[in-house]
Amino acid sequence: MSKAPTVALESTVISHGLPYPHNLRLALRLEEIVREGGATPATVGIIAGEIIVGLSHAQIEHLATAPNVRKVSRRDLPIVVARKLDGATTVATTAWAAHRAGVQVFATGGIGGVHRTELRIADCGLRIADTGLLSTDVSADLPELAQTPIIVVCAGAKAILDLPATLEWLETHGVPVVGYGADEFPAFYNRSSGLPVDVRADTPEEVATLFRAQRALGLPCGMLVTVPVPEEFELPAEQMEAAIGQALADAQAQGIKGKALTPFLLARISELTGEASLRANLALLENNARVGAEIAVSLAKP
Ligand code: PSU
Ligand code: MN
Repeated sequence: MSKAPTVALESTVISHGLPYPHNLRLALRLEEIVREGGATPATVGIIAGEIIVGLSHAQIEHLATAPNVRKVSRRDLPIVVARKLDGATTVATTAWAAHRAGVQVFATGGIGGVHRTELRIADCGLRIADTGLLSTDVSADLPELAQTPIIVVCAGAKAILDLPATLEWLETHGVPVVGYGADEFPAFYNRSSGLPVDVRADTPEEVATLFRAQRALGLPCGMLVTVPVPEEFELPAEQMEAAIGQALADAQAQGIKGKALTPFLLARISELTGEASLRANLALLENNARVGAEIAVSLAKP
């Protein structure tokens, strides 16, 4: 039995990830790209406590412009629903809601992961590599991937995170990482991280076959499909590393923690790197929506 090809899209990137009006333009453009690819877009968000898989144009505009849109990860769901609040869904809650609605593919920019610990232990002169310590700040995106059977298409995770620790976490919890046309896990603004993926797939059909095998085996988890940022938009790793170091130091100096940390780091990095990082961010999101649509179309074939 085949289902109509649908691609879910998240809303935290709209409300908290990009400045207005880029956010609104991007959200509508991603929907258009999915349609051009022969699939139906379903942007996920929460309006007055109602979880919606397939927001209207007006609802997307609301989440792009309203001042009090809460960033909603899994633990926030009962709160926004009970209090009838507006909410932007993260990768975790978008995946959860999309799967509940029967959607098998979700395209986004970057997933959350294990944060870096280096700065927390800087006082004693140690680095994470020397201690084996892991941050206690692990995004709810990771356990969601471990328990929700959906394909998440992304450009990897930003280098603000501890990428080796993030991949270790995914391995421990049984989430396969697929490199789409790539052998390495991409680092969002960069095409490579030096870290290998579990398998390479060069076509949407190969991804569909992997996902079908995962389902047929009764495995409960999702699959991460990582697509490197298009080459012409890639940023030099040294420039990114400097901006990341600065952003992490600012976050520590200002005592930024919890759910505010990721949006703070992302905003600070885009301030420090300017137009180039914004352009890369938009380009990879569009590219991922295109790949997501191709995979959804392939999965829908009998
Ligand atoms: N990475 C990005 N842009 C984003 C996010 C991550 O490059 O907008 C958002 C996603 O919605 C992701 C969330 O699910 O941040 C992770 O936040 P946290 O680390 O607090 O779980
Ligand atoms: Mn966190």
